[in-house]
Amino acid sequence: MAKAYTADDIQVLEGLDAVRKRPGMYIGTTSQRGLQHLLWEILDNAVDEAANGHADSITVTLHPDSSVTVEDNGRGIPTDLHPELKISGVEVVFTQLHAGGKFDSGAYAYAGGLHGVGASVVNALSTRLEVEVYKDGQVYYQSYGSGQDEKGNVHAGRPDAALSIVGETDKRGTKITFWPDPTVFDTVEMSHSVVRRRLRELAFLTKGLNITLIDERQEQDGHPRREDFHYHAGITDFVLSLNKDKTVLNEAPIVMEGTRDDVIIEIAMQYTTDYTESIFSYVNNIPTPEGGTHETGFKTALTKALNDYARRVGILKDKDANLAGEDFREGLCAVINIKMKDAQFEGQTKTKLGNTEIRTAVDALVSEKLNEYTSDLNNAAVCGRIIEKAQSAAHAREAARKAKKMERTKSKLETAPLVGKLAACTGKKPELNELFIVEGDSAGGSAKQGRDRRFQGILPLRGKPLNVEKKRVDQVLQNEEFRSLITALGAGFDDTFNIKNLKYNKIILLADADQDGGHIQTILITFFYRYFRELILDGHLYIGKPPLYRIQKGQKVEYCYTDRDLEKAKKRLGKGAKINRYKGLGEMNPEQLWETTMNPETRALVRVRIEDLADIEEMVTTLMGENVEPRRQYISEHADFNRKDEFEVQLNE
Ligand code: 0RA
Repeated sequence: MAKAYTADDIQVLEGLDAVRKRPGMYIGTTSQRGLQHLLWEILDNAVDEAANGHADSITVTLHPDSSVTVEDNGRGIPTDLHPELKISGVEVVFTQLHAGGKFDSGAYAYAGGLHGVGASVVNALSTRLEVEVYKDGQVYYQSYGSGQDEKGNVHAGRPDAALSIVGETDKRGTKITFWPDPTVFDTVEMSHSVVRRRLRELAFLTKGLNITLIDERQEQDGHPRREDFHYHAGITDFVLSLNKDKTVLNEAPIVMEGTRDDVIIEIAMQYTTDYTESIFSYVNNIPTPEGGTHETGFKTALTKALNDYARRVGILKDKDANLAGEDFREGLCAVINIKMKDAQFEGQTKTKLGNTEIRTAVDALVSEKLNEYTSDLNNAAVCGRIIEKAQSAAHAREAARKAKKMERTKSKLETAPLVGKLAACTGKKPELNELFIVEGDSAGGSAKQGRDRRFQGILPLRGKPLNVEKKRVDQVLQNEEFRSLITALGAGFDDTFNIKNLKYNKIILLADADQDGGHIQTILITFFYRYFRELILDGHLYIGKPPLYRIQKGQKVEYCYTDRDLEKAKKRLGKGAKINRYKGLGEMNPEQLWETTMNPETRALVRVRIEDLADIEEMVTTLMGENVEPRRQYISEHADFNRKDEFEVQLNE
């Protein structure tokens, strides 16, 4: 990657005004997600610089005035003049669309595929942007703001002056600060938890990189809140962290690294005693929750290598059939990290890798490395445990099949009428329909009375649902609550699942805003995550937010959903306002429940996203797993996680 890069390399396409006319086309959305996207964009360049060995430190600072600074210690954006445009490389990068260098595959060998829209888009969507480049002992500086043309039209992102030298330094690198435009975005407040999650993920994916997050909006012991992310073992540390509260079969994750056909492949895996499979894959640092050719290549090679091993050592005899792929993935936790050129993303959410050549590349590497691993006698004990686990998975599967339990349960699921529980809606258009899954019979009763029956169905759940994390699929299917839920969804289960048959566009979890309610929500999210992941990926799962307070003064009544809401309402209504704190859904009568929580005009809904599967995984294992102490600790640390939208969810509506 020693190719020389000058301002010459940067292709010039169009101006920034187009971006402001149609921000959605460049960053997808102007919601908080779009806002975060600006930061991802700036971050990508710095991480690329680190991944290519030119930087080892990145600091992200969230300022109280909603601006964000990203500083790295890389080579610095090119400062020399572009021969045709006669402006500096820096100015080209921030003013010319598509001039990140990313579209010129010579410059950045492995640039991200999803956010690769360039720093100029960030500039276009900011009221102000400042850049400093530290290079060859000098500090270079340029700023951008709004300029007017001769007709008085305002154009954002125009340089205030040319790039100039403003001082001396012995630092190296680039520092960029931008102020997102509040007239473009619904909010200009970056979410601490979303930024933190992404920085941690990037640190895992880039071995050795130091990333620091400073949030000046929050104070901790008299200082701005600060956190460092540094993983010297990269994705191996990632796997260890995912499994930290689980019982493992191999203490040291199996690591497979190498380059095949210009594709850089890095995989770490570890088996646990769980029944579920957790594969987290990334392409050019972008999560691929829908999988794709890299995952397929990995799975194929894993199945073959482990079957070969089982035969080699005589665990499988000639007469025995091979073990199935899914048997070898029971309890498997793996992180797959691919760096490649020209990644093609497909699927519902464009998070599935499509390049066919990657399957063979990954298959080849994994086959070779696993054969090496299994041939090493030092690994015999681990290999034995893995095969034993797969055999037990196969037996369980076989037993279930023999008893025809699954088949029967499944057909029952599809045909059995629901007795009493579900109050279906009368409307027959799934795209308009909503299913509320409500904690408790009494709240369920209020919801049934308060709803708009034309498009809202109610399914009350009794008590705590079964914790699916500790059960195999046949036990889940024997559980009455889950059976009614699966039947209500109407889209089948497991291999008969077809999202096209889903009877409701929105599935809304409604639980009390207390610890118990949070636990119930987590169990239900886990259930969807394990068995209906597509439904979450496709954006159908929501959490309903009952208000926490009712505040009244005279005739004026307001409902508050957060403590901040309440503070604002108190100010608005002034002294003498009466405040009621809701403890549960059951305290509301049907009209109140409709008004505050169910009416699409006034309610607050949060969509459950799994952009970060690993994060859900962590929450799910911590809350649902076998070990009590980490769960107790997690709950006490995040006691109000179900209100703050911090972990599993991101505010959407
Ligand atoms: C291309 C070439 C050079 C540096 C960079 C890109 C670069 C871009 C960004 C954006 C944020 N941080 C960055 N760090 C580096 C090398 C130019 C040279 O060697 O003169």
